[in-house]
Amino acid sequence: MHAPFGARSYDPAVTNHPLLSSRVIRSDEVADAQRDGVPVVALESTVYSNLGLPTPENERALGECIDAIRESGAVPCVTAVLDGTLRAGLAESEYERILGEAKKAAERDLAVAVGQGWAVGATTVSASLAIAAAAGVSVFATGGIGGVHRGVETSGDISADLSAIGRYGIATISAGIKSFLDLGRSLELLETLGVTVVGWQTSDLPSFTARRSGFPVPHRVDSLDVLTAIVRSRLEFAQGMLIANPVPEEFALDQKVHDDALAQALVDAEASGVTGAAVTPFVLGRIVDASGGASVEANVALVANNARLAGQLAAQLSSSN
Ligand code: PSU
Ligand code: MN
Repeated sequence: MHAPFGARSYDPAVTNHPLLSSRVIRSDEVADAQRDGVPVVALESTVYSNLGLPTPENERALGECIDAIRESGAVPCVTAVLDGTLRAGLAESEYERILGEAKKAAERDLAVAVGQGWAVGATTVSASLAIAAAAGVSVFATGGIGGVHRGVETSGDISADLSAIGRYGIATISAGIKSFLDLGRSLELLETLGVTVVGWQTSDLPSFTARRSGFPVPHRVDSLDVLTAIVRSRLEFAQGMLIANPVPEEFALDQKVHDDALAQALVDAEASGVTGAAVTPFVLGRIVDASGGASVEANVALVANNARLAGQLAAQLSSSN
């Protein structure tokens, strides 16, 4: 097997998921890239489906992410469930399948998606990490990760993203944690789970469509060389980490627009009685509506910005091997 991280290489497919790894189907492009030592970046699929972004901005977001990864010399590896198969990397003709309505697939749902033969399962961060680990991909980009929900005391709602980031030896790049969550508790849980968290060129934890949250990140990193060294250390021990990358300044959502839209979205979520896996898509959708669509532009920009940094990191990891 190709050993991208030097003599201490490990095989996450074997370490983490002996069964899953034999089931994950890599695209020809991803398999060729791994054979030839070309860097690969995994992308989730929930954010590009209508669970994450409306049409047609979802297609633009996916296109921008793929372009950003290719520009850095890496190969994109979109994860998804298609016709009951776990996929790491899609063919060009398959992208449209994840761009519409899809069933949300978190890590725990993958076995069911396979068993029931789901036509299109949009993989969340946790499911995407499981598939990426099985496929031997070590760098992953998303929009904003899930976390501990506000009101967790009564709902108990904590995204499976957090524990998956802790369990898989993959570097996750996100625009921090989604702003409608409890950021303080999410950071505490990441600490408990032993997840290394760094802010990319920021000392303040980004909160999705905003560059700041008021919560300090445990560590700030400003250079790609240092980031690469930290990631390599984590990967050598098959441990995950979170790289929090703020939305580009020019696309950050106006604070007042955000705060008003969020307040409205949270009221609507409470009133609708929505629970479980439906909460995040519901709140995201209400923020889109309540901000008059302004949050969509920020969301597209931040996910593409994360894909760009992921591409640069993956390229640097394989070049300074
Ligand atoms: N980032 C975005 N939009 C999204 C998501 C992330 O910009 O829709 C998705 C990811 O797939 C993440 C999921 O894993 O939201 C979190 O869902 P939950 O809170 O139910 O775990
Ligand atoms: Mn949840």
